[in-house]
Amino acid sequence: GVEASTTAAWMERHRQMYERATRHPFTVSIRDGTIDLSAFKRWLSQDYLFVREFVAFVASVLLKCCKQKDNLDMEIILGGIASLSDELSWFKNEAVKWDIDLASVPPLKSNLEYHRFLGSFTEPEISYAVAVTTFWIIETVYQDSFGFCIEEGNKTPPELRGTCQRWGSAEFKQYCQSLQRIADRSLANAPADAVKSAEEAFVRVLELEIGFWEMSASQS
Ligand code: HMH
Repeated sequence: GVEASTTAAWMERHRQMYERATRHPFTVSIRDGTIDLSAFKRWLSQDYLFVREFVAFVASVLLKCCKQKDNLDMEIILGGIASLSDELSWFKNEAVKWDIDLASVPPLKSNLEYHRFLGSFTEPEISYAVAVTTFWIIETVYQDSFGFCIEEGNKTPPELRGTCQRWGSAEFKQYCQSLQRIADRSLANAPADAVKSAEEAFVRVLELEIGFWEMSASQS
């Protein structure tokens, strides 16, 4: 379309918080090679638990999508669920490499807080526009954070490149851009109160992502 992107305007309006989420000292330390490997292992363990909850969240986005009159976005979201199936296998594989027993990892406080937020989207009152916008920003924070770790000039340790590639690849970036187009189109057709809720959810995701990096950087 020719209409201005609502999501791009929010990224500008909340630029400081967006930067805090996507250039966090934790991911910047991956890029500059100073990452503490025990912190990395904590992130990996906690993110596995996150992704399990995220599957249920994306399923709730898919369900809202299917209830739309015009559900052309269905394939993109379904593809997202399929990639999460791969991602869970990837985590299990990484855990073996890093000698982590995933079955014995308890979720930490910031992770539980994020789970609660994701769980709230199963409510039918939450509109598709709000849910799909939330989905887009959650994926985008990882795309931008890990993309930075493989950009020119990085000193990312070789054993962490695969992780950065997973979310930093050109393919994942295109997927995020598809989600952004879907979010913008849904927001353009949404009532003002839904647009307001979507912006609040956008900011909340940035806060939760910052909390997640903090939790990974130092046990809390
Ligand atoms: C905490 N945010 C967190 N984990 C993830 N795996 C993503 C976003 C992207 O999938």
